[in-house]
Amino acid sequence: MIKKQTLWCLLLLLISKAYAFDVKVKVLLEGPLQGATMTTHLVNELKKNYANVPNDAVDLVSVELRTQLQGNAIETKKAFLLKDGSVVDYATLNPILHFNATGNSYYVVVKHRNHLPFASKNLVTNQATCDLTIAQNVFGEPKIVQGKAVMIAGNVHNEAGDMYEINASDFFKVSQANDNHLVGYIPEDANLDGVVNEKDLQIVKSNAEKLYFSQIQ
Ligand SMILES: [Ca+2]
Ligand SMILES: [Ca+2]
Repeated sequence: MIKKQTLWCLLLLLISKAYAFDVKVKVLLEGPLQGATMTTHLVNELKKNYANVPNDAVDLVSVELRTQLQGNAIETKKAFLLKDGSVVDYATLNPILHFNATGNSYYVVVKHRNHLPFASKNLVTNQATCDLTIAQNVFGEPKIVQGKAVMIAGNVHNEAGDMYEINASDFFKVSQANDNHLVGYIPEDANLDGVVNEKDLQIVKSNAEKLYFSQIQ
């Protein structure tokens, strides 16, 4: 005979399953990528503003669920990106991102403050892993570094008109920051190492020359 308590637990489990969308996300940023993992130079900067920052955090990202790739987000979550590309909830540090959305499949979009956005090519089902380091899983033609798809670095200038493009305006901003020897948690730091220098100029110059842009906004 099943106890009443057990039945309640089962019922609650069913309800929570019906009204949640869980997904694991993996993604790499071009800027801090070195070899197979990303650097974590901004951990102390992150710790100034957030509690619970994992020691292997690269930066914050936001993860969106969408019913249409070109549509608006129906729900967005803030998350820490870790050096191995995994993404954890910024409050709970859970690697399973737990959305309230009730559908069974969504497009997953990842945004970062100075890289171009990434989106899943296909709908991702509930409780799946969305691995955006695999080119075939990414919408469009992603940039590939050492066999892995990467979000493109250097979108430091985000004003109407060129928000989702890396161009001369982005390069100009980095040049100015380099001239002024800016340091800290700033958009011009394309490789996320806490300083603006020749390395950032090189990354943004190269990407601006190719005029990389994102079809996902
Ligand atoms: Ca831009
Ligand atoms: Ca830098």
